[in-house]
Amino acid sequence: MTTLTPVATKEDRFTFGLWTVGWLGRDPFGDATRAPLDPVESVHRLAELGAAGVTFHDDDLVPYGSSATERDKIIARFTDALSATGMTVPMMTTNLFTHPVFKDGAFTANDRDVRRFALRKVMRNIELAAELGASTYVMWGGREGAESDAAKDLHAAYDRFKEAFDLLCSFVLDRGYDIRFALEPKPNEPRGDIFLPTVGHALAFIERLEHPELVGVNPETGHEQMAGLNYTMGIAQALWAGKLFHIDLNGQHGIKYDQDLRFGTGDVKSALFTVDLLEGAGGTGPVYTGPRHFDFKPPRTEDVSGVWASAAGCMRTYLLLKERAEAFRADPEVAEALAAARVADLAEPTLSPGEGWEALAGSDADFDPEAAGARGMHYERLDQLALEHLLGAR
Ligand SMILES: [Mn+2]
Repeated sequence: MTTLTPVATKEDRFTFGLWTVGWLGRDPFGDATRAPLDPVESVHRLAELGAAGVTFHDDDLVPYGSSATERDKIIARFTDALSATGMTVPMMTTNLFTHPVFKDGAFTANDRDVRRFALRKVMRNIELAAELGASTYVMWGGREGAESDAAKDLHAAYDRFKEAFDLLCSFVLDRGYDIRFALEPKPNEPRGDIFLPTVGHALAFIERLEHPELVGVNPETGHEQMAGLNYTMGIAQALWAGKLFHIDLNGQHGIKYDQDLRFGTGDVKSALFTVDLLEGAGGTGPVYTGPRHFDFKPPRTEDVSGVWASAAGCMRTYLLLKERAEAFRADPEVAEALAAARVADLAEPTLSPGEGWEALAGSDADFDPEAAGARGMHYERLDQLALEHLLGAR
């Protein structure tokens, strides 16, 4: 067994949203339990813990309503902290949900003046993203939805959503920015129901845009699990489609409110296979090359020391799971169990080279469906081996 002493370094490309460690602990039933954190302090503390960068919504750094002079001063102080620590900003995003103006959504608000204001707010922050070198711009449409079906012309809502993305893509292209968009699906909360609720909905929507090549997805662990879905299968489809532009790792206990727990909390076995997939699944698939971004909320029970313990825990758990996945893949008994389960056989094309439907139709006269139906797949032994590696028992 390997020594379990992983320490995060910049090479691991761990990143955190300023809003994660900076969450004050305010929830629908209770006030803030922590004092505001200075983004400059967050940059320094996260760098000390081994993170490579930070991400933020426009209003996380520059409070909404700041004057141009205040904005410039805040950004200058922040970029000083980045240079002092070597931290980067690989992703930025827009707050289109806190201010009451966005109570009915941003790009799909019924009020046209609100939609136009939202687009201007995004474009202004994309200019800053380009300045700070961010290559991914996340779009989480948390307010794009409704509580009642009568409230929305659903066809028009999809038209307006597409119109917004088409406009923002043309903005990025015209300006020559090296920026791609990543749509973040979520089924509900804060709206009763949200448009583009899952990875699959988002991938299908992207193909209807004018510039699908500029738009991918940013799947969050908890958001898919809130819909009862298998997160690892979802991000695998995004990777397969060349659309995993960014990722939000966190923890969630099944179908309930968005818990945003520390990575690895909740379904830890699913987290093992998420890490295994991102790291290339033992060489059977592509390695995800983007930042390993955590979007979690240190629970409001914690003081500031608990905030940093929670952030460090996200990174350490990722590295431990990476070790566990590597140990699983390197175990000769696992190799034997994978072979018994014929896992590698799925990579063999169903048709032989040059074979078409006519040849297939007249083939395999001796195939015995009864015998094939009686074959065991031996997945239980394989899954138990994965569990034992996860538990550190092997
Ligand atoms: Mn969430």
